[in-house]
Amino acid sequence: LFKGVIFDLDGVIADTAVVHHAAWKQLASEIGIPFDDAIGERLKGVDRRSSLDILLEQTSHAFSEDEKETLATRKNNYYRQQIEHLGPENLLPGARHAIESVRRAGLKTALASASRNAPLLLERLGIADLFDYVVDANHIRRAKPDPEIFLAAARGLGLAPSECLGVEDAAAGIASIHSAGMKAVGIGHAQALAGADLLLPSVAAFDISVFTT
Ligand code: B16
Ligand code: MG
Repeated sequence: LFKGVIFDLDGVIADTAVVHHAAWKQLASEIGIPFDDAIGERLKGVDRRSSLDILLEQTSHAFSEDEKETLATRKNNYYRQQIEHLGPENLLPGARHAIESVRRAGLKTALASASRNAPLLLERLGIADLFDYVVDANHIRRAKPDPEIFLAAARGLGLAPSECLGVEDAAAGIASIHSAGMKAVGIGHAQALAGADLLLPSVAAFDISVFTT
């Protein structure tokens, strides 16, 4: 039986997946690199530096490590400018209810986000107190699809991975959940999230009673 639910942040709880997408798109256009929705989908859930590497696959130009660092910082500045203005209205519909219903059902809740901006976002969205444990990219060494972040979240909750359910909007995140030995709920479209154990169109459709009865 499940005793905990581990939520992803961007694209599951917050409507920030589109903000990341726009920031990468802006950077790509400024440095003359093609960008389409398929590349945008591959960047979801992937940490900042690995996202940049995916973007740079589209060019034969060799960037130095310093230049890459500068580009990643530039993207982050675009992203930060946007999230400065976020508030509770930027929670995805049903997100607060989904997390609260998990807690009411007596399960623990954790957050597993690849974003170094996760602590700021939680504060802006007003939901920091809804999680028993938070793991963000500042606490781990290996990014999704590695299982490290979901394993750290389970450990933080004091639960075995098999007692936890992961909720993700990105292919890299579903892979991370499965490598951690957990069941995965995918939020979004079937093409991108074929591997999910259960697929839902949005977090509003998440019903914990399906997993506890
Ligand atoms: P940052 P999640 C991920 O967050 C995003 O999905 C991904 O697009 C982003 O590149 C990554 O965080 C790193 O974010 O640049 O803010 O550190 O979906 O795991 O909550
Ligand atoms: Mg996500």
